[in-house]
Amino acid sequence: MATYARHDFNNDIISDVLWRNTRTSEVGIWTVKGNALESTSLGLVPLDWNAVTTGDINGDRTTDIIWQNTISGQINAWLIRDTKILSNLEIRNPGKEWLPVDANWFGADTNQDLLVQNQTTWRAEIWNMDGATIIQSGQTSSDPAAGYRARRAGDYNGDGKADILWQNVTTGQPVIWLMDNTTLLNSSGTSLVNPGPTWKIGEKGDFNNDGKSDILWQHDSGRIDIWFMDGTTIASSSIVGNPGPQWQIASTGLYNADDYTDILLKNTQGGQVTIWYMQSSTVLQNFLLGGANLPEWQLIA
Ligand SMILES: [Ca+2]
Ligand SMILES: [Ca+2]
Ligand SMILES: [Ca+2]
Ligand SMILES: [Ca+2]
Repeated sequence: MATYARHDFNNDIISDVLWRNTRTSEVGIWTVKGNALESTSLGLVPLDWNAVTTGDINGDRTTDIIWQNTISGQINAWLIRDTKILSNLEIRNPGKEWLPVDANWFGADTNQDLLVQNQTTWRAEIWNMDGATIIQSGQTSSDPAAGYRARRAGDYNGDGKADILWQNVTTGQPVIWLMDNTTLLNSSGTSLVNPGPTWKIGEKGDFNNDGKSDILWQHDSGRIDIWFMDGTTIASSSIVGNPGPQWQIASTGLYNADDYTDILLKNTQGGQVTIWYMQSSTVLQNFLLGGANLPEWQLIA
């Protein structure tokens, strides 16, 4: 059984949904309880603060929220417990060109670490975290080529250490780096098929429950595909389905108690939200969340 679910704000190993009302600036959490949604407000947050990523930076198995001020660049953390803000702490101000991309276990301890990339120079750093304290920060041992944006920190070879998925912002070329903390062990180079810029990397997740992160893609037409990964190679790929271009992948997580990653989708026209309960590339159930259909609700994670 899984011992950690992404964006799990109450430590029940079921992923929750972090949302923001872009009209009122209220931020809150939906927990999925059977066929109902329970909503917990975390309060109002000025709109110059973005929730840029989530991860468990203090190792208590409850996901925390990383914020960045779009004007100053300041990065802060909300440590979360039982869907409430335990503490609101400053991390660092590296300048606003540095964006936190994702969180995962890069280092050897139980705290998830932050992958941060400079959007001007393309350089990337790993910040090894202990709560809101950076215990060590270092540049990756190689620099990505210009134009490669860090997209996700998954564990693509299943060694328990986070790796980096990059994508060329112009061509769409994906590249995987297998990592040992900040050290690049092995790069896919451009050996992965390039599906082209009309395919967007949707999210990460382990869809076939083999301990290796997979890549979820969505085409501009709405079609959703999964690449089942084995390190720097694609073990197999599958078409999941096409809900239409108005349905966009909002997140992924373990939204029920099996260990197969599921997909959260939002209808960008009507605002409806649905979960596709997955087993590998098969949609077992399409579960429309009642009461979650306001267009101004932005799903953050
Ligand atoms: Ca939960
Ligand atoms: Ca935590
Ligand atoms: Ca790895
Ligand atoms: Ca997998």
